[in-house]
Amino acid sequence: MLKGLIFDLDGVIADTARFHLQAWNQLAQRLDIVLPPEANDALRGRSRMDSLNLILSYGNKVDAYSDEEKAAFAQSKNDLYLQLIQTLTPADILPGIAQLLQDAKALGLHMSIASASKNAPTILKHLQLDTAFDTIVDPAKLHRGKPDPEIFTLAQQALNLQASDVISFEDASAGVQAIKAANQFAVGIGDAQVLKQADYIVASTADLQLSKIVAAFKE
Ligand code: B16
Ligand code: MG
Repeated sequence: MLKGLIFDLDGVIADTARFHLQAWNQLAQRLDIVLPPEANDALRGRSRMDSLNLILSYGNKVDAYSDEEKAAFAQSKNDLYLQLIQTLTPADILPGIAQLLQDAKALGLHMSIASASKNAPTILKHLQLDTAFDTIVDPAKLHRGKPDPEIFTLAQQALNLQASDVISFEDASAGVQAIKAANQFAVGIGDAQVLKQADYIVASTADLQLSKIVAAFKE
């Protein structure tokens, strides 16, 4: 029986994926690495260090730098990212999300954030959504990033629910893979080809309607 909803943040609650991409692009340019078009999806949902290693792999430079240098690269990307997210306001909540959260509250559903981002609490504050969720998984406690199911399983456990009680929302293929590996119902938001493993797919958050999603979940 449906009792809870679990949300990814970047690309689902707000379009911060563009800020991540902008900050990574700036670092890639500094390192003379050209990001291929597939980086746009591949970087979504990956932890900061996994993202850095993926970028270095595009330039065949994974082994070119020490751990200290890599930590400094990740730090400088995050410094720029932090500047970019300062501009966020409640107007940046993606279309359809405020209504979805309101409808879920009215149904008494419990809600959690399963974001790989260490900046999630800051972003939620800027969006004035910091009290909208029952729990936020702390990504610092994760052993493995998406596509591993750990973050979605932890979110479900924090709500005291079973996998069959929840619907999880993702914009990244790594995230949809993680939800399915956690045996949860996956709503994919974005390109149907990229997110084909999801149980229910919409092109944009504006197309999310809780009644339709619940009907698909019950099928
Ligand atoms: P940070 P999500 C993910 O958030 C982003 O999609 C991904 O691009 C980013 O690298 C990751 O968070 C880590 O973020 O550097 O802010 O800790 O999509 O899981 O909400
Ligand atoms: Mg995301």
